[in-house]
Formats: sequence, C-alpha cells, structure tokens
Amino acid sequence: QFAKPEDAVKYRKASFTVMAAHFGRLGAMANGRMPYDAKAAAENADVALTMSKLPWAAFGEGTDKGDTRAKPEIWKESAKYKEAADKMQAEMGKLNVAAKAGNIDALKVAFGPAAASCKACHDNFRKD
Ligand code: ASC
Repeated sequence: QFAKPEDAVKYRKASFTVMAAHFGRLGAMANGRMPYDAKAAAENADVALTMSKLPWAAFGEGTDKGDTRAKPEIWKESAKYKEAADKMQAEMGKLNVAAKAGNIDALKVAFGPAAASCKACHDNFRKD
C-alpha cells in the first residue's frame, strides 16, 4: 500500500492536515468567526468526513518512528486507539448530517462533540 514507512507517515499527516483545514472552517462558522454559508458548510463537511477515513491505514509496521508525533500507545493499545478513531469518524459523520441540515444551530450542536473526539485522541495518542 505504501512503498516506504515514511510515505505512510507523510500520507496520514497530510490527511489530518486537510481534515483540520476543513473542520476548522466548520468551527469558524459554528463559532461565528466566519459567516454561516450552508453550501460551504456542506462542502467542508464532505471533505472532513472523507479525510477522517484515511489516516488509519497508514499506521502499519515501521511507521512508529521518523517525523511523527504518534505515541507508542497507538500500537501498544491498538484496540483503544481504534475505538477513539472510530468515535471520531462517527462524530464526523454526524457533523456531516448536521452540515447538510442547512441551519447553523444543527452545526453548532454537532461541532463540539466532533472537536472533543479529535482532542481525546490527541490527549492519549499524540506527543505534546
Ligand atoms: C480542530 C483541529 C483539531 C481539533 C482540536 C479540537 O479544529 O485542527 O485538531 O479541532 O483542536 O480540540
């Protein structure tokens, strides 16, 4: 799937980076830092949801070192990691549904739990 472990690390970081950019725009709308735009919200939510599915295949053998903040717990507590990853994807799915409801209140309701699911994983599985 990846020619070298470094390629997998680069790939997963890229998918998180793209997800964060689009998730951040949803947050800006939800928190009033950016005008609410239903069409843009739906588009950003689609990208975020698609990206949320990608990083997990890139945590294979040999990808625990190099240019990464991934903690060893990802591999030592892999069931717990998978649970956190699944939770985030589920929240991103709910956020996607909310973004397509076409009203800012739905977006506001779904954004907090989605952000919390990002943070939960960072707290336990990412350095600094
Ligand atoms: C974001 C982003 C994250 C999460 C996290 C939530 O917008 O880039 O990693 O939200 O900060 O606490």
